[in-house]
Amino acid sequence: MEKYNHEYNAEQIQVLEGLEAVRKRPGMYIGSVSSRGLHHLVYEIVDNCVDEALAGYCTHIHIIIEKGNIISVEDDGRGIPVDIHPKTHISAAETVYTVLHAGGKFGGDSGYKVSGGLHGVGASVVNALSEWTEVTIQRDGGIYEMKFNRGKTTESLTKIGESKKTGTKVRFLADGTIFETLEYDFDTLEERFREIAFLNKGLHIVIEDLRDDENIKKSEFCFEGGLNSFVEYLNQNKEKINQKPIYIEKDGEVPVEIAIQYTTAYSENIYTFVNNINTIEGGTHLEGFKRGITKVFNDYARGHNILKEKDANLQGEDIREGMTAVISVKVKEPQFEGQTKTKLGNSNVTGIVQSMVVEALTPFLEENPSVAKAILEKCISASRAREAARKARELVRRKNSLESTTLPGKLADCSEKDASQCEVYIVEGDSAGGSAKQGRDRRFQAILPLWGKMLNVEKSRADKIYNNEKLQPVILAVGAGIGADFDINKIRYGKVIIMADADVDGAHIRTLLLTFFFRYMRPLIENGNVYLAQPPLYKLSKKGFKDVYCYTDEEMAKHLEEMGRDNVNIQRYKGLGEMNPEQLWETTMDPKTRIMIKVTMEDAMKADAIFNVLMGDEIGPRREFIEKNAKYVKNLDV
Ligand code: 28F
Repeated sequence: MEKYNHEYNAEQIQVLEGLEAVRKRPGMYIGSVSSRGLHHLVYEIVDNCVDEALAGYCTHIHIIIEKGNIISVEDDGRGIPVDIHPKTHISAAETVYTVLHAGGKFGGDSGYKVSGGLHGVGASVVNALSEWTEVTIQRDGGIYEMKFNRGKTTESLTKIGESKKTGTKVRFLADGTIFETLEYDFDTLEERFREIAFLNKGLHIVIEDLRDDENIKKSEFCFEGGLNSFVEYLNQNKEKINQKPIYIEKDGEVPVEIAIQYTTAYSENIYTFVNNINTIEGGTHLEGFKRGITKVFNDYARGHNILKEKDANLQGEDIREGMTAVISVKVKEPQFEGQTKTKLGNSNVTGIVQSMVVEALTPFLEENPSVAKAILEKCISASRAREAARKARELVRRKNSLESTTLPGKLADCSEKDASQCEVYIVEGDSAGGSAKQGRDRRFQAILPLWGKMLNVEKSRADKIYNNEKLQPVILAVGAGIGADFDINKIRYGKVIIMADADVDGAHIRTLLLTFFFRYMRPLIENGNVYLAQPPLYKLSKKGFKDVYCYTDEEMAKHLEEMGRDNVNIQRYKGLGEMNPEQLWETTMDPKTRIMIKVTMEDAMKADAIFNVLMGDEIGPRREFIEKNAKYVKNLDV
């Protein structure tokens, strides 16, 4: 057996210090140590497989959640090189797993991870944050193995056999002393891998969950249609205008791939990716796309006399109404900006995408006149609706010059005048609203009870939303308008808190409101002003013990254990209405003791996706989603 032992030189010591830094401040490298950070470990490893696929050598990736939350990831790429690294005197493979990569989140000029060509980034971080890691490499006719404990090598790379195959396999157990939870969520991983498969056409990805013998799960993804399959998936429950997605691509300095399909809905759904990373906040690629399509459709409409000389140009929003699109670009040194570092900043990308769209879409429309006509009809009717809405709004404004100071009748406002100190609880139903009004601290907490049937946001244009009886109080209470008129500086409350029951109906109203905020008050979410209140699920009481409120089943199990199980009275709260005002204050509204979840853009996007299916035309997926929704209540952090 050959064995490559390492010498402890200065570089080696630096290595250990590097991984120690990762263990000391894990959040700096993977965002958080919550469930979300845990899932990030898997993505880091799978990213390395995807890089090998992008390099043209890997076609299959196999991910397994083994019993005990051990993760196994295997690819059929070339295998990480096993030769001795000239600088560190240890194998290249061990270097990849023990040296904090210079291209990592905080290294280099780019200031952020570069995927698509930089192998091994992130592997050392996963290693540092795992109780143990084992890596098996097939390459150069042999099978090699190496092992680690909390980032420290316990077995250097060793040849353990012969093999004609090539590839890399990694197994690891995340460190339970670092992460809040080690429990992986299959659906979350599955969703991400489906996305990766869409973005890399032809790549096979298999994910299996073997944790529960009774409930073994397996999903396989491979999409020959790539982005076309992606938009078809996103539009699966919608009525389409162009049956086949429009697909345009261009290789070059910045490879660009775009798929577009119009639906009869009124919303716009544009998903953008840079190096397979979802750029939730958009950026220069999105900007280029918007400019490109606006120019192409206006030019076409003028050229074909659909817009007459006297007509004004179509606006971007008219052209994007009902559009579902996925944009994927590969950028060598991406600059990520924005609150969540998911906004592409590279300014040269705007022009590249814009001209690519103009060059590719112009001939497409000329060659497919019936598609062009159907889309433009939709754009024209959107622009008419926009004009009508503007006129209606102006009329309302003139009629009621006090509009901005008129507050909804059911709002119980607070006395504090400094908006940043104020909170508004949006509460479904009058009875819960009543308890909240009595239980609140009226100095800084306002209560807005909602009533009436909720509007289908997806199928309504902005003018209808303005007049909807259920949403109007929300718009007035927040006080900053909606859509293009929304002005974050005018918000009347620093915290907008959705308080709903911890059941399926509660999840429903939460989804509706989040979708509404996402679509019509997006800066409110981007700015971190939206929260979800977390009411308790149970109250435990027993003679000689203080009452305890439990917010999860796990918490209840823990407290039951502590209280000795016998003679414990368990009260299950089915709704907020079951709590008296004092209890509601104590458990859900008192800033000193309450638990609240700050809504992220990702949460809102997820709500939006769920909402689309909830409001779709087919019953099947709707039921499935409502069932999943029940879980979504608990799983917002993932
Ligand atoms: C289950 C996780 O990590 N797969 C990987 C490769 C392939 C190469 C590589 C990786 C070279 C010098 C760093 C092979 N042959 N799966 C994986 N597959 N890393 S990670 O190279 C690493 C760099 O140091 C590879 C030729 N070039 C690259």
